Amino acid sequence: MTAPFGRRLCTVSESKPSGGYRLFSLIDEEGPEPQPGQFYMLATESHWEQRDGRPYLPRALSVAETAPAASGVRLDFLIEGVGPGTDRLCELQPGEKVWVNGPLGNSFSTPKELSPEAAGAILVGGGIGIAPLALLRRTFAARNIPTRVLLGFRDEAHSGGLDDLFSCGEVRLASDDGHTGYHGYVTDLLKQMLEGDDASSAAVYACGPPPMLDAIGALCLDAGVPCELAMEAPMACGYGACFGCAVPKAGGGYLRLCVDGPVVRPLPGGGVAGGTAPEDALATAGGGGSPAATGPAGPTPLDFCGIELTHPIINASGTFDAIAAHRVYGDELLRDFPFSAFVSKTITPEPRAGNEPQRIWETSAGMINSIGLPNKGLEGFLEEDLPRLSELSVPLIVSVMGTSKEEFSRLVTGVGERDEVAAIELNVSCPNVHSGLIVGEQPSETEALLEALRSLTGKPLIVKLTPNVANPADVAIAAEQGGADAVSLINTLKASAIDPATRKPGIAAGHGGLSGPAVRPIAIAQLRAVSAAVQIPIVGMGGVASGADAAEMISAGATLVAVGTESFRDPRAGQRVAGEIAEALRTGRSGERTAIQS
Ligand code: RRO
Repeated sequence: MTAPFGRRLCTVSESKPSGGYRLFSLIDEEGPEPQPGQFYMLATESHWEQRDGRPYLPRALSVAETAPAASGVRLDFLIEGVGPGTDRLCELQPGEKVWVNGPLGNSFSTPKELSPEAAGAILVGGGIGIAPLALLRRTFAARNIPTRVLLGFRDEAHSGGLDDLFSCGEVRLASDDGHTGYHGYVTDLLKQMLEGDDASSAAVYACGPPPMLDAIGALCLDAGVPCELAMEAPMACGYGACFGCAVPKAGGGYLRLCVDGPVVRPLPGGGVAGGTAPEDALATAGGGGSPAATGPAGPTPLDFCGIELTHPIINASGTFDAIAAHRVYGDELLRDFPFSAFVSKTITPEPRAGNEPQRIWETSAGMINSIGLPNKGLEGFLEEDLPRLSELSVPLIVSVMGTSKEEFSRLVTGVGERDEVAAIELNVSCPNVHSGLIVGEQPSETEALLEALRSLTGKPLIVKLTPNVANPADVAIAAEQGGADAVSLINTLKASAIDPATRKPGIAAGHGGLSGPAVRPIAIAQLRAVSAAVQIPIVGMGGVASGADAAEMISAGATLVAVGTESFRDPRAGQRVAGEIAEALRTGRSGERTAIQS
């Protein structure tokens, strides 16, 4: 069962304290019943971007319980206020509306699915991590699967959900401070149980803080007991678009917890294995293509470098993964494809695992990313991804990045000879291995690169400009002189943030790229400068969240507008922006984020 494509408003039916936590319920009139382990991305309709522009991104919450409601289903969430997003969700009152995207992610297996010998289940929860185990226990009870529950809490302030979610059936408790149950770790209780006679036929299911999950994974591997862990990782989107929620995969590399988890299996030697959802083809069986993207097409199609587009809104590279989104949302994604062309995540000649986590960091009205180009490499892309992406109903633009002219040449030749590809975007925000200089920061390097690539393909070449230069127009002029057909701007702005808990940079790489509404005025300034300097068409991007924002970009010189980070918050953002843009251009109104006088 896939999730409805996009986010929807649900109404809060109840919100109450539950020990040191809060429990709130939403009425979801459109979504399917969630499975245990699945999660939702949540953001309140009002007062989300509050003081300091935060919370900006939606928050991922596991569903704790669900029940049929008069219309739709009731969804219960257990929550602890630990920052601006969770604090705001803790304030919810009945009647308030919440943006909901989900159910997302995979779900727990049954003991038999984990191991043919496993008869019963041991559920182990720690702190707020007890939440998904409530629904799991009820599901197992309904199937007559014998289940034992072990729950651990740090102290009384970090406990809750017991009376509300685990009121029936036996539960063994542990607490680090001894305020309730066994005085010690819940993993001690699990160890005793696994050493007992009857545990060999059990499967273990756990959710809680990372050290607890590490300990449980190790205990189960030692005991030869099958085990599933519901993990947490910082995520911006929840549907495979942002690549923020990387966790180390057994055998190397990373998996995306939102689409390959959140339920994973620990493996010997370290790392985890993700869910087994098949990576299906985009088209439905017998399909072969999909209906044209609906979007509020203008009366006449738009021409961009000879490519016919139904509206001016495309995606920014690296902010939407059509293959992952199809796994999550099914064919509804294809019917309502939000963009008039699809731009792939940047590919490199060889496969890359990407940067170690933490990869993303929320900032005031935006976020910093340092994802580090995880991709399958040119061959992997051509063999595995291109056939699927070619089934989209919109033209495909492939983004490429190399560290030398030779690497770029390989990419442009390999991608350029494929009929499925309409255009190539050159991501020049990378150092040239020979000069050590960032190609896109140097007009001469950019021009030389274009001159080397121009003869290799007849396909339009779009140069993605970096904003991290004093005069982006100089680089745009160089790109045009070298033979570029278009430029796109802006890529993200070099930025960093300090984690108040560690006093160190919040993302592992130390710095990354800032995106979101915070950067839009900078994008507008650079767009104006570039459009005054070149004749070739421009794709404008940087913090576009509404039709008014897109209209502003067009007024500043853009032919097309790309939606990036806003798609993390709203998977249908492209379609919404395309719908709003004509009205915004007609009325001249630019929404709430406009001049002080309005
Ligand atoms: O993968 C990334 O970290 C990344 C790339 Br290639 C890019 O061009 N822009 C960005 O913000 N992140």
